[in-house]
Amino acid sequence: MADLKSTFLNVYSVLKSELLNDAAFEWSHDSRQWVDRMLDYTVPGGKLNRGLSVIDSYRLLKEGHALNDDEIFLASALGWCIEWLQAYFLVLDDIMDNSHTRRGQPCWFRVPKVGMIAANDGVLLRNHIPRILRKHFKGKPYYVDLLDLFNEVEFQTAAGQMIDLITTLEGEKDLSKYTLSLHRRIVQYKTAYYSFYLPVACALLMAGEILDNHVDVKNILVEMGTYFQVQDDYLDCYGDPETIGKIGTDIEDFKCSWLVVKALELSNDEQKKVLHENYGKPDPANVAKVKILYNELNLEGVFKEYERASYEKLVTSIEAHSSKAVQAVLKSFLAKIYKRLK
Ligand code: DMA
Ligand code: MG
Ligand code: MG
Ligand code: MG
Repeated sequence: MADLKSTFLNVYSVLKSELLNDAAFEWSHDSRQWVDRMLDYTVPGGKLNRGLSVIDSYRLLKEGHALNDDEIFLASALGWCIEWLQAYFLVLDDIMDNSHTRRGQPCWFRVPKVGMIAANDGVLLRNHIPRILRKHFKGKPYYVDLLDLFNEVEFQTAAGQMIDLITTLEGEKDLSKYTLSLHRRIVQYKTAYYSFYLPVACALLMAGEILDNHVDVKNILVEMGTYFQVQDDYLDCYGDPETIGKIGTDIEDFKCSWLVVKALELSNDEQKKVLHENYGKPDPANVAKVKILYNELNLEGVFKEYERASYEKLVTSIEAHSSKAVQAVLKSFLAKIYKRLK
């Protein structure tokens, strides 16, 4: 396993060096150095779950056949395309969410001399994906499907980010809009498709499958992605910043987080008043009041129960799937996130 990760990281170096020598641009020393540093800062420092899952899933779909070096390289390259997509969304997400740290270091836009150049860096990261795909997949029978997949998932993610952001608009802040169904819609689009469906869909395409034949797999992965983002919302408040590598901002940002939705469901009139008066304000005193209320309502316990029930439901739907290989792919993914602390 440690070996797979180092192989995967080697592929990162290869892809980076190709991008830094992309013949479509006349590179100078400064421009190359900027992109080199930007990539190292924003792309490889996460958990790499999404990227590694492509290789994992492809291996499981191949049921026992040992992968050759070429297959490992290609699955890794697709995994990196997802990590690049994630880096692009996170660089911009941190600007929009006014976040402070990411992966245990200042957000890229907070690095001295970066600032709003980070917005264009996000655009560059996004443009690296079709450059990588073109270089390594252009001759493959599934090339067009791959481009189509990345385009569609990117669109869904951006649309999810849009609905995440417009609920927090100044002047339109309205906690009464925050329901479980709005929350589900936001997280399904902003997180589930790119984090869960995309890695498995990449592996399916590489294995020669037609994605339209796997709608049931997609539905289970979207469900898993929803559970994953509920964990992210929970960790935003209850996670250890040292462990999760970021400092939560959901309460300050008036986010439609799973926690505030549950709090609204469980609050009496007096408690609702506390939420209305304190949610979405930058002052730490307001944030502290919200957190005290969350504790009064035992949201940690409510989350633990949600986690248990979601896991059970997911295992049941996975075990109902007709293919053992697909079951293995889904179970391996679920095992990586169940009860995660980061
Ligand atoms: C992030 O949602 C979604 C995308 C597409 C980056 P978020 O703002 O809750 O993520 P984080 O907690 O990592 O900032
Ligand atoms: Mg964020
Ligand atoms: Mg966000
Ligand atoms: Mg979050």
